[in-house]
Amino acid sequence: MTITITAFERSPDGGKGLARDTRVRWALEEAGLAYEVRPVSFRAMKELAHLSLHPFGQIPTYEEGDLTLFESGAIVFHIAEQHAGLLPDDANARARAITWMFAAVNSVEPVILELVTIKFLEGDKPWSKERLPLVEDRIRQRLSQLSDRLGDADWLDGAFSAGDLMMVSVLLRLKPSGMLDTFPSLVAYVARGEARPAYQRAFAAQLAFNAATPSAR
Ligand code: GTB
Repeated sequence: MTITITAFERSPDGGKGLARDTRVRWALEEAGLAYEVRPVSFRAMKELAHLSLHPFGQIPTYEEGDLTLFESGAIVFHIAEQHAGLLPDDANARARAITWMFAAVNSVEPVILELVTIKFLEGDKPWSKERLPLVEDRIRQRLSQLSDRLGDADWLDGAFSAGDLMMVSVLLRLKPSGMLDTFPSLVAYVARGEARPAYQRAFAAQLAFNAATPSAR
């Protein structure tokens, strides 16, 4: 059955791989699944056709036969559940890997998004300069806790899993800020994720997709 995901027609990051279709592409590549990508403009995202796929008018979405999903974490989880390689067979290890997926989107991504919000949406507010150090402190606290837990390990819990895929994806969003750099073990962790052939293929695909002009597609 054909798998179709949606992505920004043109990502505002110009192909740096920071939009959330990249994590879905990465999971599909890890699972060895072919997929198609439907570009969506900012206007089309808020129109009824897309809202019927995604109630919040965002990307990514995932369609496979009569199944439609939204939320990148749920999409990656679905792929990981259906295909080998992203979740361990052992029930407890599997539950822990899923826990890391939730930790990525629930405990780490929100503090990182605050930085994006303050820099790009609230930068002109008189209080934003005062708020920034608080936001950065909360990020540093999470990074420090995560780095302590990772220790010298390659991945968060044994072999690479969907938990690492989600965590690395979330941490990548911080790369442009330089905030990761004071945590060498996390820098190395993210680099290990980026070095995976499946990530490389996903990154190259989103880059090529963003490089093509909408009219050329
Ligand atoms: N919780 C949802 C999920 O995980 O799937 C969040 C989905 C979401 O935020 N989608 C964003 C979107 O559609 C794109 S990924 N935004 C358009 C809108 O809300 O109208 C977030 C994103 C956007 C841009 C960059 N960038 O340019 O660097 C990076 C990430």
